Amino acid sequence: MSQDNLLIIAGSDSSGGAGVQADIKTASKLGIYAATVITAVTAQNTKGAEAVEILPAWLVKKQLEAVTKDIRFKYIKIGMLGSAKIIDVVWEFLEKTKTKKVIWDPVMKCKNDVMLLPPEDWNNLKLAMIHHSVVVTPNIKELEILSRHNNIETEQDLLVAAKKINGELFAYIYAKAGHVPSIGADILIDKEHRATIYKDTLIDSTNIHGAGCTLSTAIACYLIQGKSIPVACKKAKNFVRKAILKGQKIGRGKVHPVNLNYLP
Ligand code: PXL
Repeated sequence: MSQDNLLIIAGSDSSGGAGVQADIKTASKLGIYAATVITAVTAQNTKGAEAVEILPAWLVKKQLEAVTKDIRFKYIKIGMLGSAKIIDVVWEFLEKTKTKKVIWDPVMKCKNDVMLLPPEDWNNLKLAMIHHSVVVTPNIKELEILSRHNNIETEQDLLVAAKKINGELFAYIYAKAGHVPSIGADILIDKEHRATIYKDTLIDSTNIHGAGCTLSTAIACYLIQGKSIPVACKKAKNFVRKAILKGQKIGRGKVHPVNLNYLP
């Protein structure tokens, strides 16, 4: 019986570019079996989001119970949770099972500012993450919210904000700012507040939809394969970079998905 499985707790993106669709494609490409607990269904295409419906918490709980009483998981990737009630269900599960092997993408808003978690629930999300994750992967907006740092504009701001929440959450923080021209780097802060800076040339691409979901799932997959956290993060970053560079125009809109189907 395989125990090297990944559990994905996330929302569906009908365009196939982000959310649970990006997570499954990433896991498959990296050779990892993935099961899914769906939290929400979004109606989206490459032009934007048209509707979001959050699933009832009892159904999320039922999915969690059904898969975890049967299948063994080495890591869990958490993405969009969508409501305080679902955050509670996930928190209770993590407490009960004492699971710490979680890569947590604190999804709040997507790039086009569509709300994926209401602002009144942002603090609940932060509280739920404390002591419950190995790596947390905020983008700049999410890092600003979690650290209460209003304007992250420089590498120094990024370091200060990431170090602040890494002390509060007791997890590694992988802050995504490689696409921000004034920063141009992602950083990883370990539990002793030491920083690793991943600098790379900026990519001018519209194939960025799903990049965050792909990154956190790729980190989980590389950890399942036995890599250390810094190596898993570096490999995941390179994996996303390649998926952006291999991007194709999928629809008639302006923002297109990263490509997880390219042949090596
Ligand atoms: O990239 C964040 C994200 C997560 N989950 C779902 C999404 C998005 C962004 O669009 O649609 C379902």
